[in-house]
Amino acid sequence: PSVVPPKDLESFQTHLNQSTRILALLGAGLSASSGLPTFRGAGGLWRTHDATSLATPQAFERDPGLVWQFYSYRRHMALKAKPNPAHYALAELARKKEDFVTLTQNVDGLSPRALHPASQLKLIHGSLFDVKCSDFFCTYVEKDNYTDPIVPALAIPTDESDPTTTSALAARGPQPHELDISDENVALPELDYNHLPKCPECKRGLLRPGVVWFGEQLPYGIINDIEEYLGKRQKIDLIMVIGTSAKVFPAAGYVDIARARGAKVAIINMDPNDIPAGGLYDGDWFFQGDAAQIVPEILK
Ligand code: BJW
Repeated sequence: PSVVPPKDLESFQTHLNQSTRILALLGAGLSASSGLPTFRGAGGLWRTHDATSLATPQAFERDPGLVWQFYSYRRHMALKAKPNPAHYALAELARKKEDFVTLTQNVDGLSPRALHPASQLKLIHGSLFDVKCSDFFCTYVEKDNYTDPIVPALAIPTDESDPTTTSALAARGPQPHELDISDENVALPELDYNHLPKCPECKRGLLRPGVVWFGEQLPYGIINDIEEYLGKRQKIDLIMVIGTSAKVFPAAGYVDIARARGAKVAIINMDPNDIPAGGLYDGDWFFQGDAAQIVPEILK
């Protein structure tokens, strides 16, 4: 059964069909129904830590073992997760409309795995599967590292005596004995420099996940591409804001810029309060519900 009011669906699809320059801004809510937690609200806690408090260079400096345990767990979960119908529907739209560009804040690799055309997909916060050297003077970067665990010390602990799986893992199908280390009651070893992955180039720095932490600049080439696409003389027809609280900059600011270039805004979110700071205008759309269900329906 449809979850979208027919009148809204009709006006949105009429506009979509007439649109050529289209943007999508994606956030964690897109991958929620693939079983991956969001950052804010329910599920935003990892053990006792606010997920966003682990996504900083300061946290990595203070406790690289804890930060690696968090990211190694997320690499593991993302590898087990599957793209959902919304990832596929966006990839399909990209094949139909060559001037459609997707800016994803997600680092989980699900859009690439849904075969979203790479030239139309900007991974603005990097990827869990890129790793780079954390040493300021070293430029080592490795793309597409899917080794899980990346070093033996980061293997998910197992409990041989307990064949039942715990909450988060159970949702992804049976994984005998694997413990859910996002639960603070599951013991985790303390890891330090010696246990963690080292840079093969400088042989000194720790490797770190190739994601963009708070206070860090987004990848330079990507910012350039986006600024070019959003250039002053460019018209934008539509921006779809999907499964993001739109609170993190510069990503959130792209909504206002697109609007200033003439774009209508379509928001797809579970939470009716999560509208971008600029608010909703006449003629915009708010589709409330699970992105995995709504996105394929409105892009049909
Ligand atoms: C569903 C659903 C379902 C659930 N269906 N919906 C201007 C003003 C103020 C501050 C700043 C500013 N400019 C820059 C800053 C500082 C900072 C910032 O923005 N702070 C804010 C908190 C205010 N920004 C930065 O530091 C950025 N860097 C920068 O600006 O550099 C400048 C610079 C220049 C020169 C030199 C040096 C620096 C970098 C930001 C990087 C953010 N990184 C993270 C971590 C990435 C790695 C990782 O994954 O661990 O990115 S933080 C985290 O937030 C992650 C996400 O991509 C990002 C956005 O979160 P998202 O995706 O929106 O998730 P949630 O949980 O917030 O929302 C989920 C939504 O889904 C909710 O709305 C739900 O309702 C919904 N939902 N289930 C549909 N089934």
